[in-house]
Amino acid sequence: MSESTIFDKIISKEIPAEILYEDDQVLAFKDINPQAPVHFLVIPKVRIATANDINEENAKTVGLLYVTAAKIAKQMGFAEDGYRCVMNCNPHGGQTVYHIHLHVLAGKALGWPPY
Ligand code: IU
Repeated sequence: MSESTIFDKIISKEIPAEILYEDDQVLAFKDINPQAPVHFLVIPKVRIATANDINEENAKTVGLLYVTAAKIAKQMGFAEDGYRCVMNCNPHGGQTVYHIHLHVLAGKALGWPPY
């Protein structure tokens, strides 16, 4: 597994993204291949490779991903209708970028289960 991912280049603005929110700890940007009418990713600026790497030390940072998702949901006006937050882990979870990211999907009633 490489040490950095394309998300580092999005964080450093080396490659463009449609940024919805940014502070010193997290970045939210539109997914390049949306799977719902609203689909964006919330990532920590510090790289945590997979959900398996979440621990007591970085738990606060990871919590901020959800805080940010809720903040944007309210700002964009879909908080009441609802949305889905998903973090894929490793191949069986469908993870392709090894820098954790919270998918936030909204804009319609989403199907369940997701397979
Ligand atoms: P996954 O959970 O690791 O499979 O999600 C990776 C997501 O990153 C996926 O939805 C891609 O469309 C998205 N993405 C992106 O938004 N911009 C990029 O430059 C790349 C992937 I590479």
